[in-house]
Amino acid sequence: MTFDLFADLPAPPSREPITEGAVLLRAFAAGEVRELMQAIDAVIAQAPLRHMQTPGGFRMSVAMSNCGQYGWVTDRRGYRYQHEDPLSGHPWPGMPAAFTQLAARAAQEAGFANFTPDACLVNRYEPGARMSLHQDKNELDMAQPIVSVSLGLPATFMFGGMERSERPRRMRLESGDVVVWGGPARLLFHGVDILAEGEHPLTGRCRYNLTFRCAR
Ligand code: MD3
Ligand code: FE
Repeated sequence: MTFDLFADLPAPPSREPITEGAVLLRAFAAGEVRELMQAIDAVIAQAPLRHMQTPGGFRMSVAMSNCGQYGWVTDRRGYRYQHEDPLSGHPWPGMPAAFTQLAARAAQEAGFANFTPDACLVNRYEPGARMSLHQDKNELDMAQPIVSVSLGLPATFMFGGMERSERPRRMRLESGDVVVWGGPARLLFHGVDILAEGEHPLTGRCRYNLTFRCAR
């Protein structure tokens, strides 16, 4: 009988190139998950998570909210960024300082100086939820990267090429992982596979993803 003394040690932070323009900062936010979850709770107390409708009339399985100057929304009229939460008619909650700082540090680490996002989309996946392959192209300046932070249950992230038909690669994203997508990777098709059942000590039966964007 041997004891695995390392079984419960967290993975150390590491930097892995994914494809040209994209870098995975493994465990970059691992020490901040509890604090980030508290900030998410404050945001969604003001702007509740909701299942938005696609322009085609489907209910998204991912529940969403936003903070920052602009929020990403979808309904029968289309996809867009807007200054107000359509549920309340009020501006989205401000971006917590911990979010802004984390996003800027991650972007810096990936070679993007002075990243100042004006939008943060909060995605919540429960087991069974998924996001089908899409491009993020509602932002004005494609020279600005997108920073993505994963929290809670692990997910299989998929990313393909510049055409939807290209067979996607799969990658496991865990709590605290941060990915920066810029340059030639900025418009790649990507999505998230069906979330598996599980329980996470800090998020419960959920995965959260924060995506930081420059909308305008
Ligand atoms: C690759 N969210 O909200 S984040 C989204 O995990 C979205 O919730 C996923 O895709 C999630 O739009 C994936 C990773 C991500 C974000 C933006 C990208 C990957 C990207 C933009 C270009 C290429
Ligand atoms: Fe996306």
